[in-house]
Amino acid sequence: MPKKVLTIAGSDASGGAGQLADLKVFEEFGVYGLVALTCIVTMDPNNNFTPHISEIDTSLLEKQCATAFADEDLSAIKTGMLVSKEKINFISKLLTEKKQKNIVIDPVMVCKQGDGQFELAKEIKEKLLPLATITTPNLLEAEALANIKIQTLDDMKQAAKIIHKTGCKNVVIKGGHRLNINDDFAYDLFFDGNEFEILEKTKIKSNYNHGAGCSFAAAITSALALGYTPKEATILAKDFVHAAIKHGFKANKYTGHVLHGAYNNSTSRFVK
Ligand code: PXL
Repeated sequence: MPKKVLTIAGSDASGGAGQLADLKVFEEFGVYGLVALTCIVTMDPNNNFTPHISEIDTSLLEKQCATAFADEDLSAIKTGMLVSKEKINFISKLLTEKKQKNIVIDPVMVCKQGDGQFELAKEIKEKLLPLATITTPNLLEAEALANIKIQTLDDMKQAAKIIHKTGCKNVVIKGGHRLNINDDFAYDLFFDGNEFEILEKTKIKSNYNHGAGCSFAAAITSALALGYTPKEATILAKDFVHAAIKHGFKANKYTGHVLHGAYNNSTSRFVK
């Protein structure tokens, strides 16, 4: 039987991020994906692809989760865009009640072209991070969670320490393209409460990276479900997402997406 993995996330109608990224990544890892949707994000081509979030009623999110949790053996759970405090509270109660293992909290508060949802930082910190096996903030989200500015690797370490104090077991800060300390390398940081591991990869000079953050966290979730340790899962996920960014492509005149299946050469599978 395959390992089953649930993502509680938003849908990105452009196909690159959110639950679409998660499911594509789950397939690549050979784990069986389920989705509970929190919202649908649409982008307006008549207004420079400005995103708009349409929220799904919390009562409908509850029904989706009840369906998914009829499977009592979910190997891992990932959360993404959660939209409201009400939904965060519900998910916190649910994960506690179900004694769920392997919880990855991707504390999504920014979507590339849109405004941030930083008002959710307090709720995420108090209600979700204490339950997390790993949390995976990007640089801006880590700044909001730790309440400090991050400009150097030392700042990143400091933020990881502050975030770890919430009770989450491991912190991965996705420095990615936003951390501008070196033109040639992209840095992410893994912290387990004792040791720091800086993950360094050559920076790919491309803007076709929509979906990278979600895919990174989804790859970690999949690897945890398969039995990798948090550190092993993070190192593998970094390689996986590096390949996805390297093979990023222009989706339309506004944006370019990562290619989720690049690590496994997905586009060459059924060539006619
Ligand atoms: O990349 C963050 C993100 C997460 N979830 C959804 C999104 C986005 C960004 O567009 O649309 C649903």
